[in-house]
Amino acid sequence: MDKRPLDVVVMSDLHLGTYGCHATEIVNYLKSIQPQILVLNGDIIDIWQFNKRYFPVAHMQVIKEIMNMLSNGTRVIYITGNHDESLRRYSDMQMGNFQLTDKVVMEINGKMTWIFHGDVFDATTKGSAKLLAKLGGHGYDLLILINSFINWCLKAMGKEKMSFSKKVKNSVKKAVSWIGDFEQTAAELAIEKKYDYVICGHIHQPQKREVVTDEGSVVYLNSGDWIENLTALEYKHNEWTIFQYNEKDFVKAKAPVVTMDKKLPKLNVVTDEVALFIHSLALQS
Ligand SMILES: [Mn+2]
Repeated sequence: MDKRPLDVVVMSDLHLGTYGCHATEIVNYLKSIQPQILVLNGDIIDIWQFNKRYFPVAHMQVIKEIMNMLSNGTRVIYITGNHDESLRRYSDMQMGNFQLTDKVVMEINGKMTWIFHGDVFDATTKGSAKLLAKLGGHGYDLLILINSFINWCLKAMGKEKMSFSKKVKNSVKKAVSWIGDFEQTAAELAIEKKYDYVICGHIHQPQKREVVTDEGSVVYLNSGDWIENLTALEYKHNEWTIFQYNEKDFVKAKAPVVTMDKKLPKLNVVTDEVALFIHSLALQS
């Protein structure tokens, strides 16, 4: 597959290290594009819910693909989100064409574009509220896990997939108004600051729409997520579009992703000094 040359790509909410993450699809997508600038707009590695035992090879391959892009000259801007907020203490670090930051303002072909994750708008990331949000997050993870099991069964029976969390979310009117509030808040703030575009992530709701108020207008964009929507924002020919991952377009690309979890030797912890003891090596000699 030929790589599609693009000016800017914005992705967010990959949530690497969680069960809901579609790492294989992310790898396929990254392999298919060649952007000059890649903006990772928060919640890339899910440090909140980080489970040392769960980081499959496919998730590592996402990082490898991003590294490949870096070594091929793509400028990568990693903007921190709430699930990777522990990286915020290193914000504004720059290393070659890699940059870590909390927000960024880019002038793209004369248009001022403001990019940040968006968790700054919710109060749930502080103190005990944060703990609740975390627990909620685990519940969400479990929901996704049960959902993928049921989908596996449905697929085996030749039936169509269903999305639990989409149903849960869509049925809750509160969530809908919360999304609306989020978009409105971001847009109003961007208008106040006289930006032409504002780009967020965080709410897992891909979007591109113009917001007009008495003060002016702005184009609000959201890159969505790679848990459910599998979307990214792409900028080319002076225009932003929402990319939607479609499995059919990537059938051929599936092969390169190797899963080797099962081939790993069984490891035993013996003492603090000897951390690894590999049975298979001892048997072979
Ligand atoms: Mn977030």
